[in-house]
Amino acid sequence: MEVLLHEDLAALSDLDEQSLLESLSQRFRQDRIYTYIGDILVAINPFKYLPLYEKEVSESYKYHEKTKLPPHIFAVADRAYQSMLGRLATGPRNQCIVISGESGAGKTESTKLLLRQIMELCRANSQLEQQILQVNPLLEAFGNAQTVMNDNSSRFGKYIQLRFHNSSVKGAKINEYLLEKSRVVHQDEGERNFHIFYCMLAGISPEDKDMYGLLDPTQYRYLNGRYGSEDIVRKWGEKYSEVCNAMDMVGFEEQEKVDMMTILAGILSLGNIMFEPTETDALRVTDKSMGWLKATAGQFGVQEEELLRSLTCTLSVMRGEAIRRLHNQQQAEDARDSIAKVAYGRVFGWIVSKVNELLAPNVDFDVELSEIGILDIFGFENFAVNRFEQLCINLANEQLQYFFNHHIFLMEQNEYKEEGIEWESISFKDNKPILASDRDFVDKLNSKFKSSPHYEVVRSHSPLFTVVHYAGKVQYNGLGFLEKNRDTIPASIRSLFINSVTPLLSLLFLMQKADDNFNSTRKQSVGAQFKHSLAVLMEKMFVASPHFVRCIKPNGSKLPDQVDNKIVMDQLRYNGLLETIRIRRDGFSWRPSFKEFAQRFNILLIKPDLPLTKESCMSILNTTEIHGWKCGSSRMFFKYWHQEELARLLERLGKAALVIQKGKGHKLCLPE
Ligand code: AOV
Ligand code: MG
Repeated sequence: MEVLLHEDLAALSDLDEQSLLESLSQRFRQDRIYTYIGDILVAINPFKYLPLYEKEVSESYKYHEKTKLPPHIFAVADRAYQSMLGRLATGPRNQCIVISGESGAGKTESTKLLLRQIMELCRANSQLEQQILQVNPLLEAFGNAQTVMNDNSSRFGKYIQLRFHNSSVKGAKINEYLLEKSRVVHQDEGERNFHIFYCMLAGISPEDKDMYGLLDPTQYRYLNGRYGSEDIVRKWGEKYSEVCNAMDMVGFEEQEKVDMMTILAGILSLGNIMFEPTETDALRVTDKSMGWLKATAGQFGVQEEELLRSLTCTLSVMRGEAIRRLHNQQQAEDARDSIAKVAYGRVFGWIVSKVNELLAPNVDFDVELSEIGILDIFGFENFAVNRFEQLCINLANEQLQYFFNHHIFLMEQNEYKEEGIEWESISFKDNKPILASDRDFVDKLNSKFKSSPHYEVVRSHSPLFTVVHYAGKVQYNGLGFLEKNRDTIPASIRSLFINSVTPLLSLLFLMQKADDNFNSTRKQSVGAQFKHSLAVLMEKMFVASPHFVRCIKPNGSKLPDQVDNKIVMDQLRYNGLLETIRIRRDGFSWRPSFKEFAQRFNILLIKPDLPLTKESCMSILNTTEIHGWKCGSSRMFFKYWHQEELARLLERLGKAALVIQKGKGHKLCLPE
C-alpha cells in the first residue's frame, strides 16, 4: 500500500496510533529504518549491518534536495551544516542536533554517523578531521560498558560541539555529563565493567603486561572474576589497538598512555584488597591480599603504609589536634571502593580535558566561530534495581523531552496565539512538573511529593520510591543515595595521590585542589552539579536551531528484523510522535520575523532597498508559487517544506545571476 510506505508521515492526511505503528514497521521490514515527520527524523535501530552508509550514499546526500532522496541520518547532517552556513532559508546560526531514545535505541551510532558525514561535508583539514573522528572510539572505551539493555551502553552523556569558521571545521569541544563511576567497583548481573579494562587485558603485549603488573583477568574482583570467550577476547584485543591508535592520533603522549594504563592496573589490584578484624580494635589486610596491597601501591606510585593508612583509618583535625579514627570492615571496604571510583573518574575527566586542549580551535581570538552541537546522552533506563545513577540519567531524559516539547509544542502554539493565527490546539504530555519538583530528590521525598501525580510512595522496609516518568514508571532504591550524591574524597586520600610518583596521578589530584580553592568552600552535591550542568546545556541549546532525531528500539532482545509491537508503541506514545505528526502536518514550524524574511528574500523581487515590512513579505511571496503560508502580526508562518522551496528559489536565482554575468546582461531567466 502506497500510504504505508510514505517517507514523510506529516504528509499523511489522517493517522492514528495503529496506522503509525504499521507504517513504521512496514518500512522497517523493508530495511527502511529512517522516516521523516516533517523536519524530524525517526530512526529505528536495525540491529544488523545495512548498506546505508557507503561512500556513494554519503556523496549523494551532500547538498541534496530533501524530497529527492529517502529519509536518512546523513540528510540531518547536511541540513544542520547548510543551515549553519546560512545556505538554507535562514541566515547563518548555531545548530544543535538532539538525539533521543531509550537505552539501546541507537543514539550513539547515530551520533557517529552524523559526525562522520559532517566531516565529509566540510573536508578542510584532514588531520583535524581524523582527530575529531578518533575521539569517539577513545571516549567509548573508557565511558561505555555492557548493560542488560545495550552491549555498548554509554555510561556518560556528551555534547560534542564542532566549531567552524566559514565552511571549514576549526576544532571541537566535548562536554561530558555524569560518568557512572560506581560501575568500576560493582556491576549487576549480566553487566560488565567499562570496556577499557577488558580491552587492556586482552590486547596488551606480554612485556607490557609484566610492566603494568597485570595478572590473569579472572583474578580481579572488580571484573567479577568473569572474562569472555576466545572470540570476544580477540575482539577486545583488536579494540585495544584501536584505542591506542586513537590516543596517538588525537595527540596523547606515550608517557601519558603508560601512566593511564598503570592507574587502571592499580584500580584492578586495589579491588582485591580485603580486610579482616583483629583481636584488638584494629583492622588488618588479609594475608591473602597483602600481595595486592603491595601491587596497588607500586602501580599508584604511593607508599604502601600510606595507602594502608588511608584504607584503614580516617584522619581529622579537631582544635588543632590530629585525631585518628579506625575504620571498621565496611568503612575500609567503602574507602577502597571510593579510591577506585575517584581514580577512574579522574582519568576519564582528564581524557576529556586533554581532548579539548588538543582539539581547541587554533584561530585568532577575534575570529568568530559558528557551531554544530550534537547531544548524545545515556538513554532512559529501567533495570531490576534502579539507583542514584538511574535517577540522574532519567532526569536528564526528562529534561530532553521537555526541550522537545517546548520547541515542538509550546513555543509554536504560543506564537499562533500571540500572532492571531487560527489554530486548534494540540495537547501533549507536559512533563514540566517532574523537573520542577526534583530539587530535593534525595531526602524528604515521601513527605514532599506524596501528592504529586509523578510520584508514588512505596510501602516497604527498603527505602524505595517510584517516579512516574514520561517514559514509564521506575522504582528507585534510595540506598546509597546520600553518599553518591555527596561524592567527597577524604583529605588523606587526596594527599596520598598528590604524593604519587606517577606524574599523571599526582596531576589529577592537584587539579582538583586548584578547582576547590577556586570554587569557594562549599562543594556542590553530585545531583546539584548535574542539574547545573544540564541547565547550562539547555541554555546553549535553546539559542541554537535544533534538529531532532528520535531513535526507536524495535524489540527488547537486541535482535534484527523483529518488531515487538508493544515495545514500539510505548515509545511512540511517550515520545509524543502522533502529536508531533499532527503539529508538523497542520502547524507552521518555521516562523521568521518580517524583518528576517524580507532581508533574506528581497532579492526575489530584485529590490535590495525594500522596506522590511509585512507588505514587502507578502509581495515577495506573491511573486512565487508558494502556497499555504500565513501572516501574523510580527512574523510569517511557514510549513516545514516551505523553507526548502524558498532555498531552492534562491539557489536558482544565484545560478541565474551567473548566467547573466556570463551572457553579459541577457534578460533574467531562471534555469530549470
Ligand atoms: P544508545 O546509544 O541509544 O544506547 P547505541 O547507539 O549504542 O544505543 O546502539 C546499540 C546497538 O545497536 C549498537 O551497538 C549497534 O549494534 C546497534 N545499532 C544502532 N544503530 C545502528 C545502525 N544504524 N545500524 C546497525 N546497527 C545499529 V545507551 O548508550 O545504552 O542509551 O546508554
Ligand atoms: Mg549511547
